[in-house]
Amino acid sequence: MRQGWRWFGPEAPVTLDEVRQTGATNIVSSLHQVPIGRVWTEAEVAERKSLIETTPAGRSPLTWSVVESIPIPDAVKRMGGKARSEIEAWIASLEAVAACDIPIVCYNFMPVVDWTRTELDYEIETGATAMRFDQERYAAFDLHILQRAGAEAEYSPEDRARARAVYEAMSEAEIAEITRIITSALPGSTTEPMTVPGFRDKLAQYAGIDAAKLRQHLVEFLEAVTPAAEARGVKLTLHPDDPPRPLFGLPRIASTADDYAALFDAVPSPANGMCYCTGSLGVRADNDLPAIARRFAERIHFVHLRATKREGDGRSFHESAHLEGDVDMVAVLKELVAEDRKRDAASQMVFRSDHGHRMLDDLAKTVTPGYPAIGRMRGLAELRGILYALGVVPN
Ligand code: DNO
Ligand code: MN
Repeated sequence: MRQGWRWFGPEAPVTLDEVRQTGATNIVSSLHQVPIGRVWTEAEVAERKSLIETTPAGRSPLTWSVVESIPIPDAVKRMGGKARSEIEAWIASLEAVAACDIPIVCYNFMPVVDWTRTELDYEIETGATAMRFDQERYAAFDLHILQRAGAEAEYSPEDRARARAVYEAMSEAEIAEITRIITSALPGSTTEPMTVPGFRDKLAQYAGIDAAKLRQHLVEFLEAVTPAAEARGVKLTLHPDDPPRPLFGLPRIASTADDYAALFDAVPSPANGMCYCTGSLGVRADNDLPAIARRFAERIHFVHLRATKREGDGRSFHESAHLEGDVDMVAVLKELVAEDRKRDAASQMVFRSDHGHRMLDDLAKTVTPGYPAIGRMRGLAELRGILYALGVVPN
């Protein structure tokens, strides 16, 4: 297992020198400054790689081994407009990444909104803060702020009543805050920030695209890109939907084991891989995380480890400490390690502690939401402990 760390680039609050101190060895990054859809040039990727991999004297080296993500424009997910040329552009970016010997690329296929939360700084009992998804606040936004066409019919009368009560209790500032959180595209998102009317327009463009259609579009995308990835020895890894269920009436198709099985059956190329994210998949009580790891072991190249704790009827959740959520992290790591033991060093999985609580000094600092240094390092340290206990010295 290779210890990864998501680094948001030269402007990020956490620097490469700080990453080194956490013990992580592998960088997960993207050209976050490039607008979605614009081709990455080899020179740009090489420049960023040299920034990451040029090691000050006496310091431990870092390797850029995962691109998370090359964003996929909405036109591709809809297979409308300029989809074909957008796919060509995506392949060109992939070629630039491959030319710089970065072996793993992460992507997701969530329409319009990437990962979604309703609160970024939810105070938990330790005094640290966590990200949270509250179903009632989400419904209040959907029904009363976004006022999405057709939304009413998708909620039960009880849910509608609760959403109305939550909305009516919100202050102007809270309304502005939840709107900002949902529309602003959280860090690392592969979607653009939106206004509320812009959001409605994007939703309208998805009229008639159900789960079967969206899956077909992903299969078409994979059929187009996997030959280039396979030829260059790059593994493409699909990040699961977060949360793993439809939002805003939009289909989501990377939420369950059956979803992934359908994609692997349709596009068997070994380049068609999985980013196994316990935090995303683990929100659903019907996802058996160790079983998913076992079933798709050979397809897993990149791993996000974090935990969530379901609240109430299970539709709301917050991000718990890495070992204290609903997922059995030891059982998960046992499965991943069993697979990793079969691999040579160069093809070992890269894992990162995905998200972390905002705690200690980070409470007073500017942090990237979800990605503060100390909370992530706490997670990484705990995960490393499990690995040692399993007899694995992580790279
Ligand atoms: C969620 C996180 C996200 C993820 C993006 C990818 O589980 O890992 O930050 O990286 O959704 O687009
Ligand atoms: Mn993740």
